[in-house]
Amino acid sequence: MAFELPALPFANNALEPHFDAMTMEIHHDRHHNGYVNNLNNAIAGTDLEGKTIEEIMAVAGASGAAVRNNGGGHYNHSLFWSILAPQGVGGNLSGSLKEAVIAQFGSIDEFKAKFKTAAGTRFGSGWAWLGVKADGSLCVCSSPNQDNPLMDVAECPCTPILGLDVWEHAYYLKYQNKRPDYIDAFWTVVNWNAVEARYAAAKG
Ligand code: MN3
Repeated sequence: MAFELPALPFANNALEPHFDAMTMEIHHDRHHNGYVNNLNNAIAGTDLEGKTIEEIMAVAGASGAAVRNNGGGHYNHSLFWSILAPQGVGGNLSGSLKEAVIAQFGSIDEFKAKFKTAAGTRFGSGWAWLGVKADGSLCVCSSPNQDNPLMDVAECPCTPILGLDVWEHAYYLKYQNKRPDYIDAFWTVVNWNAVEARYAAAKG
């Protein structure tokens, strides 16, 4: 069973004015679709065919650049769409995740500042993450290219529950070189209900 491009859970223009419709269309229909097609081509006829994307992430570093880059691209973008929602729709950071964020980072603002630093200082293309480590604690980190914290080669191994794409294709049409403005805008379109569900699942 080949991997398939998941539909966006909202219209291309639903995140306006923060994420513009043209960027969402190109990002989903062309970039993510390309990762899916290239991943399917890379695993066709190999031992990886039929494995879940999480299983593939666990061996991504040992499976060659095509699997690592396109498998990561498929996993990362699938997560990204799932934790976005139109402004006012996704709820606020609350419940046990809010308590854990405050306990670990001091405050929500300090968490967001740390995340912004991770996203802003990732040189070139990559992703910023909030994840749950094996001991149940939270971590904020970034990864290069289409790597992610599930990979065997991860610098910060954890289960990602929130991710931000900081490739220029994610923001350049609207924000040009102003990545910090894009990071600030991200918080207005986070689906915290989805992030909290991922947190609960990761905690087990
Ligand atoms: Mn992208």
